[in-house]
Amino acid sequence: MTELMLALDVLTRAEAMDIAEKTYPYIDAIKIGYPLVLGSGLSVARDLAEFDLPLIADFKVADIPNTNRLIAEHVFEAGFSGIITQGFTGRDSVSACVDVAHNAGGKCYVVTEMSHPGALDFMGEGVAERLAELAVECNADGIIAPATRPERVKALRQIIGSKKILSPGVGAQGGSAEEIAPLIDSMIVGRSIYNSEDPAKAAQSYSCVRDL
Ligand code: U5P
Repeated sequence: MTELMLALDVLTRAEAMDIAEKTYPYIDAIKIGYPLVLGSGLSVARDLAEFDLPLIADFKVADIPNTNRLIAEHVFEAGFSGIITQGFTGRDSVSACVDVAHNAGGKCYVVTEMSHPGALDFMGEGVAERLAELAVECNADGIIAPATRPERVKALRQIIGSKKILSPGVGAQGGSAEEIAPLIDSMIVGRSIYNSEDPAKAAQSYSCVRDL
């Protein structure tokens, strides 16, 4: 089964609660990051807890181990169940996030190759494979890999085995839900749901990925 994760990149608490209220029956998790947290404060995590779904903090943490640890501690104290970290900062920085996550009973996911075109300037073939290996070595729970490049997701799957693949890039970035769903564990969709005239209907249509 492929889960559907809503990327809730709206800018205010009111909008976030409105979209979550409309879509929660069709989604399996919510991901928020800088747009919403900088717009509404970290406490929005407590409000979203009302929907009783896993809540992932997409801060793409990318600092020295001590700073990563401090950031991750804030995240889990705020009520998140998972955190996304960059991997290029190296094994000690990634391990800091994984350790805090696991001590809190949460999950940590490592970015390998991003979904936008410019990701290939630095993060393409070769580097992404090394980042996936690092995710395995650091005992992370999974990776972020691009729905815009299914062939790359297949290659990264060979490295991470049964660890989770969370995959953004469907819809607004041009990726195909039908093509990527069988290759991944969780499909991340943002604008194609929250900018839709009918977010509930859009979420429902993407939720069919569970059966693909
Ligand atoms: N995201 C990507 N690509 C990555 C990593 C993360 O798009 O490689 C995030 C974006 O920051 C956004 C969501 O929160 O996934 C995709 O949103 P959308 O393009 O579906 O609106």
